[in-house]
Amino acid sequence: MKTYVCGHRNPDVDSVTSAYALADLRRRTGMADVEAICAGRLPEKARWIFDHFGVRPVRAKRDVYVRVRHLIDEKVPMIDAEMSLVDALRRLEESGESSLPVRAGDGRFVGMLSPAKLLNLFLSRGDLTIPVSRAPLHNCAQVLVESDPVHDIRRAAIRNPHNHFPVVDESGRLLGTVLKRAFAEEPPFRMILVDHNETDQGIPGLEEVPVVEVVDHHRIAFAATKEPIRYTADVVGSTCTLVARMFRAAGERPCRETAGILISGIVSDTLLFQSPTTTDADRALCTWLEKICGESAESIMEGLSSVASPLASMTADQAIASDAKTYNEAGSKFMIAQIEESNMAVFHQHAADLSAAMDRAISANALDFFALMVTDPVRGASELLFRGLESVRRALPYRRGGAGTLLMPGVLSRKKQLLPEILSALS
Ligand SMILES: [Mn+2]
Repeated sequence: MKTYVCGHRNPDVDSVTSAYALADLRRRTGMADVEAICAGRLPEKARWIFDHFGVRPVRAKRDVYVRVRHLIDEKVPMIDAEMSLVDALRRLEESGESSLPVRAGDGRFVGMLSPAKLLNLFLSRGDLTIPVSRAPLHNCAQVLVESDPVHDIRRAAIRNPHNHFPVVDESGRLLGTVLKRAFAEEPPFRMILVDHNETDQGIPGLEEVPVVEVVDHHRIAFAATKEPIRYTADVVGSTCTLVARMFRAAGERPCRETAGILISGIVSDTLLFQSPTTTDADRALCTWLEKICGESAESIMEGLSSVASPLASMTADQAIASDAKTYNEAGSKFMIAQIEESNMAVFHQHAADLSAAMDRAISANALDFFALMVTDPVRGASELLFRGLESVRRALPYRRGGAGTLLMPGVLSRKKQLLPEILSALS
């Protein structure tokens, strides 16, 4: 069964790189079919890292909803319309099914072949050498489209008197059969979460798929599980630090590329060990990885910093969404986004556009407020743009700066520094 390793939505570098490295480790430790994916658009910085180390980037995937195509039963054969009826009936008999889907010469679905429909034909003519295309077919089966999410059609399918559902693609080409019992089965894949554990922050569709492992360095708000799962959490600066530690604990030495990709996640999340979230473990494991990779953390950070900032390369709507997290706390729903930018003048130039985009996000998501934190890792400071609930903004302990922003000297961490201030402003 397939297992996806995936970080949070609006992924940052740590989410993508830790997914890549953990999939590598799980493959080495015997998991057969495991793939790292990225929840949505791959960040430019992550693309730079995969290019730099010459490996294929993780695949961007919009969601993990189970779709009709995932339930197709490969063992159920199809009937070609040009086949003779007698051969088709033999195939039906061998399959053990009560009906089989028939496809025309151009691949389109034309109907279901079932013995009941053929009884009259047989009694009146007794001739079964005619092609299937000239025999009466069942047309009353519910035809499913391969891209339909299963949760939309499960109830209707279970109530349907038929046990066989032909599946077609968007252009009507027959792809196979879904048996009714498949709707009651567990989803055909599993998830490993990295760099988050809250379903709300995960890839859409996550709520339908069993999670078998979590590796994370955030607060824990994970739902109760039915079965034991592997859960690795610690208070460290990046999820990549935890994955590096897991490589060591398993007696596995990452390859040069994976070591470099892990370093990238560590320096990106700890802002080259400047963030207050940094721990000795981040530094120690990074030193170990540098020896394997042959490239220093500083030079990787330099390469990462050369990638254009979201403010320069994206629209305001994209920029505020690129690393935004949604919170439901103390009766308020809000988002906090973070953007890295080493030139605050660029931020001030875009402040009006960003404010308008934040207002749009507030009404689109029914938020109480939206906070955008723009962080300069070089200077070790952030500035905050705030829209919405005025009482929260007034309660924040930050001085007003130019361009309508609040100054946050020494503040680098959304999770450890800004979020607690917002929570206390809310209470
Ligand atoms: Mn992280």
